[in-house]
Amino acid sequence: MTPRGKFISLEGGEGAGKSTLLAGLQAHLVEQGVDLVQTREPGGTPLGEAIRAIVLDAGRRDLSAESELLLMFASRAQLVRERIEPALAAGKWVLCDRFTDASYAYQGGGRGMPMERIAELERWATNGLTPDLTLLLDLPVATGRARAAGRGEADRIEVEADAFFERVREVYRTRAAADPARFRVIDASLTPAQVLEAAIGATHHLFGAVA
Ligand code: T5A
Repeated sequence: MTPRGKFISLEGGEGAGKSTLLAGLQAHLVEQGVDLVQTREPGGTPLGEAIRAIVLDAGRRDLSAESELLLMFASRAQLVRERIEPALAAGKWVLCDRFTDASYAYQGGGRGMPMERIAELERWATNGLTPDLTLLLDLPVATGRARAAGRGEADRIEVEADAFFERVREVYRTRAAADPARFRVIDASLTPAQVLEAAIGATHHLFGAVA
């Protein structure tokens, strides 16, 4: 029987360096012989990418916090069924740019949606699927926003105030502290090479478990 693959998620605030890390980490894992599926949230499927276009559209002012939360989970439910679960079942590893922790941080922390409601959605929409490893790129809000600002127009979430992103960061850090077996917190103010090195180090135990 094919052993189930490993599921790694990347999390962090705006401009924390997830995309930068993703490229290096993907190359490393493939070099190690991992059959890897890379994906992202919201998005990762045709339906999810359509949802992403809606939730990040800076011109869409009519979206309520409740609708935003449900759309994040609609994208996630589709991604889990269409790509993540089949890949893991086939022994592939999945590297996902954000997963359910982002809903706790952004919709729970940022928007103030009740955490227990998010937990209910998690159980229902993902069957409680949890990453084997979550790399949290932690960075002061001002540093991340300054990095992200270099990229052009802000999306619908990036236009939020600093206080929103402080709450996002706080929820991420609280969740990481509560589940140290799953989370590895990486100081994202280090150089990209140092961040990659820390991330690679954090994946070692997953290989041990494959045998
Ligand atoms: N969202 C998502 C929710 O609200 N709820 C949810 O449930 C989910 C899943 C998605 C948005 O949706 C929200 C969260 C987000 O607002 P996204 O595609 O994940 O958005 O994009 P962002 O979080 O906006 O990610 P960014 O593209 O802003 O940041 P990254 O990918 O973390 O950063 P990156 O790698 O592009 O780097 C930004 C800049 O910094 C430089 C890079 O060169 C780049 O210029 N940089 C560094 N500079 C110095 N030192 C380093 N170590 C650096 N690493 C990168």
